[in-house]
Amino acid sequence: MTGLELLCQVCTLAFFASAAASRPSEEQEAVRYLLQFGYLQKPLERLTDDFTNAEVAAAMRSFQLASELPPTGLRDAATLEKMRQPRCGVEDPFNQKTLKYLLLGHWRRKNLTYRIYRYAPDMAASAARRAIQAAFKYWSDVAPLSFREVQHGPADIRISFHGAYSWICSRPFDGPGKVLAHADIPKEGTVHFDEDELWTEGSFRGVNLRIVAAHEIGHALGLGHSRHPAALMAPVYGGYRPHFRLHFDDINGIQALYGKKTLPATPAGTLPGLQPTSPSLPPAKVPDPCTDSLDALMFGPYEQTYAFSGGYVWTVTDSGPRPLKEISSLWKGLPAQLDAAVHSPRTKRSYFFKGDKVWRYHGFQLDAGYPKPLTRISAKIDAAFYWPVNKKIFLFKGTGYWQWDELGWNNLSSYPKKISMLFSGVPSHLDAAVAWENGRVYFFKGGQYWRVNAQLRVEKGYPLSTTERWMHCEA
Ligand SMILES: [Ca+2]
Ligand SMILES: [Ca+2]
Ligand SMILES: [Zn+2]
Ligand SMILES: [Zn+2]
Repeated sequence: MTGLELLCQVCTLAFFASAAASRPSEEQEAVRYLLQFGYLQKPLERLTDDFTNAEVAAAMRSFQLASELPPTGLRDAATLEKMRQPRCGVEDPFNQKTLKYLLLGHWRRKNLTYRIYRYAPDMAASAARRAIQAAFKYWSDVAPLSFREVQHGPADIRISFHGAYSWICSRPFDGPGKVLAHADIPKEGTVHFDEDELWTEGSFRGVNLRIVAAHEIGHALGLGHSRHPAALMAPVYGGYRPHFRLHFDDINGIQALYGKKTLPATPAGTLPGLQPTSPSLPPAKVPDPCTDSLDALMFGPYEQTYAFSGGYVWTVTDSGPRPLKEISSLWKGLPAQLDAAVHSPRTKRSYFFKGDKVWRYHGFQLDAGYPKPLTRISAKIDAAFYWPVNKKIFLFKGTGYWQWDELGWNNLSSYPKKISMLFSGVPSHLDAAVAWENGRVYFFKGGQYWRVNAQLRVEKGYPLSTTERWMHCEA
């Protein structure tokens, strides 16, 4: 157990002792949560366990910010609901400076052993072993680490299931729900799961052992909690995902600790249809990436960035633009002079907007029933991007924007909202916009571009020249 956790444990107990013995009020519940997970800290010199309203409100605000709720500092229903979600028992001292992965320590050796001491009552030992093995593999797939299970003797990482009362661990679990598991940072090696949860694999029922184990192993390897809600290292359990993968923030974190795994080189230029095939020039005007304006930009299929202008598309790489292709030679049936384009890695669909219609493609195949008329947003939009941070699609027109969830129910009646209400320093009447996997957003207008940080503010030094930086043209 680390000193930090020990300290927190002591103040949590002190708070429990002072709280009423009966069922806690919502106020007590909220304060207890903020205290338990490191948002509220009692100064050591203070003797009583009372916090001022200002202290509680400030802690509430940092919890709300970390949970992507409006930072009101008020104990509202949405905040309480978030606090009741199943989560990890480790505190949330997020990396305040960079909002990136947080590093808490590391092992000097890269070949580690693990041992499972005690299994869950409701899950077969063989299934639990396979889930834990798969959990280790997420990390050894991306970092030069290896994990070997041992059945006897000492092990670097010691895995066990325990409940509310146990001689194994000084930190009791809390029955079904709420805290699911906890772990210690290197070189403690403790990884514990709450035996009162229904641990499962391959099911939406219960709690997925593989995903939670991968999270706790992340702690045991030295990672703290991530502020990316989609990261494995986010504190709240995101539910069972059949095709679960590590988030880029998880990968960057583990690679910052242990370096990159050297992978066999992938063949270059495997993108279908983008190789120059026919020498005959098509009749339409071929745009010049150094002078012509952009209709749309898309971070699209095959992790390529596509730039659209007139009837043409090209991919933008670190070494500049690749050869231009006719749009319709890649996406059959798609018109020229697009308004906007956006690709969603969530559904693997690409959306193209022109006039009052939207086209939807899966890879380079038009989905049945498309194009469809745009009904709930304006025609002739300016730009669109998919934001991996909240998995929503943002659409822009003039001074306004819409936020749209592909898979959820959308109440678009409160849209369009003013761009300036969400993004500060971003111009209106955009040409194009694109967001990277890392959540950074780029806005384009008239030969210039603006980069926006995780707080949705334009960063210092922008705008910069699009043609110089993106198309590698001479100044
Ligand atoms: Ca629990
Ligand atoms: Ca546009
Ligand atoms: Zn955790
Ligand atoms: Zn424990």
